[in-house]
Amino acid sequence: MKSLNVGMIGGGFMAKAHSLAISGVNMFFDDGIVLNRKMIAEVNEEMAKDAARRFGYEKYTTNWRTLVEDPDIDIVDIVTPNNLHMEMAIAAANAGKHIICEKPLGRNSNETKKILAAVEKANVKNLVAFNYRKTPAVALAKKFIDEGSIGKILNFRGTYLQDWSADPESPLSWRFKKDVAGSGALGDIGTHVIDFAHFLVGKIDEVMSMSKTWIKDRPIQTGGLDTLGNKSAENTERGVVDVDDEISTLLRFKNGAVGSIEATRNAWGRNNFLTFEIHGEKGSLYFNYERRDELQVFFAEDGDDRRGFKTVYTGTPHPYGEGLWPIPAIGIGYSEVKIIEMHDFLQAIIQDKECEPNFNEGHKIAQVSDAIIESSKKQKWVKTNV
Ligand code: NAI
Ligand code: SOE
Repeated sequence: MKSLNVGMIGGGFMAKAHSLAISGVNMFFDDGIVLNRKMIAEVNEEMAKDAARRFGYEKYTTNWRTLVEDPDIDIVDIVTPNNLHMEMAIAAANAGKHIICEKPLGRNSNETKKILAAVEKANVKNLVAFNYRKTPAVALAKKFIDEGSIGKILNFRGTYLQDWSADPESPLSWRFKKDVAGSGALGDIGTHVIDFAHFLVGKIDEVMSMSKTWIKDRPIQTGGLDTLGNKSAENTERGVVDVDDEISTLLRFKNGAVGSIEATRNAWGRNNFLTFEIHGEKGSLYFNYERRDELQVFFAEDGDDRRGFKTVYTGTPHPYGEGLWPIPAIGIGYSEVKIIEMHDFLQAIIQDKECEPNFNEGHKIAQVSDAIIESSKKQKWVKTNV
């Protein structure tokens, strides 16, 4: 059986998710490629050693360039804060490695354009981790749309609402610093909704947006790893938040559909409230990641006497069902979504085809994000140029 060696850069939240997927993908999908967790990079000896032990890597380094340049490494998996994606991805492409990079691909479209040029020149497989589109219920929505079950799409309403940083005392981590994150709620969570919009409806042509920074300073977090809202007595000094907490945007799609996106991390009571509702000429679809086994569907042809949404629980007859659990509603989790993402990445290598979504799509999402920022400043409709 073919085997490939993975080098992971970063040892935080996403290193855990990606390492689980690397170790679990063959148990679900039996792709015929063994993935070896070869090397992991972190910022210092203690963190690198600890990450290697916890996530099961043979070796560790405190210099990510050592990992990228190692001839034994076939796949570079980038799970560091956003400001590092460009340098790492370009170095990995220049070294001829296949690349998985966490979202957003870069801090803005100037960066993503350079990353895209590097992978196109190197002709390596490239996947940007907008993983939520891999949820079977989302893939099922795409299938229904492609089959014409809801007809021509009129409207897309997408939200990503969280509350982990709604408390002004929750720490100022890298996610609240423009020089590291690029943007706030927009890049961190709004981009997942842009990905849904592009995946399910089509390219966004124009945006009209508002953005807000409600909490203007927070206690500075010590250490590079984001504790995602968890407070510490150590954090006393306050620092300025220079990114958005919230964005709302109207959309015009190239195919004539219209819609909206809301993203905020200040929505008390909402945890990972990533939703879409899509209205077509012949029906509607609704998805909420907090209930990710379910797709709510309404087909107009069902007749007046049975009008109302019904719930489809995803299982074996649905996308990716052949590899997942044999009974619907046993439960799709975040780990399964990441395993599906890894399976698709391996299939792109095996079949020598493009990954979905690839860096080209990651670049387009950055172009839409840039247009949202520009529109918020100018208070005008702005073209995305995608
Ligand atoms: P985190 O803060 O938990 O971990 C980042 C790690 O990178 C830290 O341990 C830090 O020490 C390490 N790091 C920083 N500089 C480094 C360097 N030069 N070399 C090696 N390691 C370095 O961050 P998290 O949540 O894992 O986020 C990482 C990326 O994943 C971000 O781009 C984020 O937007 C994305 N993300 C995506 C998610 C998704 O659902 N697709 C979920 C969460 C994060
Ligand atoms: C924090 O908002 C975060 O971890 C994002 O960075 C991820 O992209 C999202 O999927 C979950 O929330």
